[in-house]
Amino acid sequence: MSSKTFESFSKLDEKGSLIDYINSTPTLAQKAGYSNPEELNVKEVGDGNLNFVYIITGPKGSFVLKQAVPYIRCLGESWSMTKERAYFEAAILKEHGQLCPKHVPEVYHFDSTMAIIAMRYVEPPHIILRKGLIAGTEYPYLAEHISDYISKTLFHTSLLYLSTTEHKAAVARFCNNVEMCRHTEQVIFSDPYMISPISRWTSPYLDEDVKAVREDNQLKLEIAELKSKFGERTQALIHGDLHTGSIMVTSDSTQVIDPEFGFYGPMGFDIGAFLGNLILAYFSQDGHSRYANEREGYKQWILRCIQETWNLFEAKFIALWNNNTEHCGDAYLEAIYNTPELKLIVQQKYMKDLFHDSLGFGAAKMIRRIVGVAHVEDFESIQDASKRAECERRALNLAKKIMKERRNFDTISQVVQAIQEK
Ligand code: ADP
Ligand code: SR1
Ligand code: MG
Repeated sequence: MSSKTFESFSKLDEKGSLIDYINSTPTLAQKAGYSNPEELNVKEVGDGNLNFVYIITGPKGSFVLKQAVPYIRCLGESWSMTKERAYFEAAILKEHGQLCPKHVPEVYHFDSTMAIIAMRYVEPPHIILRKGLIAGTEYPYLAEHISDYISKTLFHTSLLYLSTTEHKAAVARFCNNVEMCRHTEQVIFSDPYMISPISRWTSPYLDEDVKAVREDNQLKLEIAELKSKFGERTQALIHGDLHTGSIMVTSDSTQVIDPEFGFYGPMGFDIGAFLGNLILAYFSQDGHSRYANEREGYKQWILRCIQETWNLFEAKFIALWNNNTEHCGDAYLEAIYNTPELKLIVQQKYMKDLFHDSLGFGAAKMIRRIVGVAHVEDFESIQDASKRAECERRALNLAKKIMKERRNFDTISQVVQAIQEK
């Protein structure tokens, strides 16, 4: 077999160098377990926006090989983007995987020169959650699983659990994911609120709505506050792109992939990403109905999932906080917060602020998917443009309301009610 070496970066090609790469990487060659490269099956499945993803299958097993290229795939080679993102993705998969192994695929191999990660193949019948939501499939454990993932990963990487020394070291380790953060700032917190050559929307139907966003000073004040929190708050090691396209599901399994945008940021950014994308899925349902009210029951399930996710997350996060007395972080010292009453007040304030952050970030994520550069399949797959625009407008108006009035919401059921009223 060939034992070609890969000492500098080159983009793998499906037929040639990819096979050479596997041949020269014992961990991967053993995983596939072949004696002749002809026994390997390679399939490129990258339906994501940035990278190339291959499923490799051999006689003994399968794995996924993901390669970052020095640009954003969906925008073309002229749109440069550091391939160092692969390092952060691998590091976060490992870190989050330790904290929540049930919901994060195992990393088998990482190569920083080639920007390659090999990981568990999240096998069929797993599909991308967004596709399941478009198809109208219910996932009975989704809220349970995602609340598990976000509560464990966010709590254990925060100052509620870590000492200042541990937390600062971790912040430093991930703070170099600069280009990804800069990209997020641009596409979520800037472009939708200004004239940007890369933004698009369902035109001409939403032309006035887009103009209204750009002229809405109250909205601009709110997005500035969220942008500052995104850039300045090192609260926990967040996934950074936790939309429904970064989650693979079956009826009883949930796997979180693709944390290449991760860094120490505000917890609400992850929670909001998930909830905001479920709300987008909700508003897209009428566009997928073949007859009136066909998806009514399904819409109710999405709303229950939104409600359960937050409520379960809150309960699990508080339980972790209360039960981790052995490893108490430096945020709230026992010597100061020393009565049950005071602890309760502190926790209530923390969760209320986190709830409002999650709503703000969730709304920002909804707005960017309607008037920004990267749209979501939930809406894009609605062929009739006027019907699509109608769904998008309802989602946009709800997002604007939530972003502006988020501090007036006390409970997730009030949010659900606001969704239903749109
Ligand atoms: P990108 O970073 O380009 O967004 P993703 O990580 O989202 O790429 O992956 C693109 C697609 O590849 C996913 O939508 C999914 O279909 C597939 N995929 C990625 N990782 C895995 C995995 N570990 N197991 C199975 N399929 C995967
Ligand atoms: C061109 S923007 C691509 C987007 O896809 C990823 O999922 C991120 O959300 C990014 O902003
Ligand atoms: Mg992706």
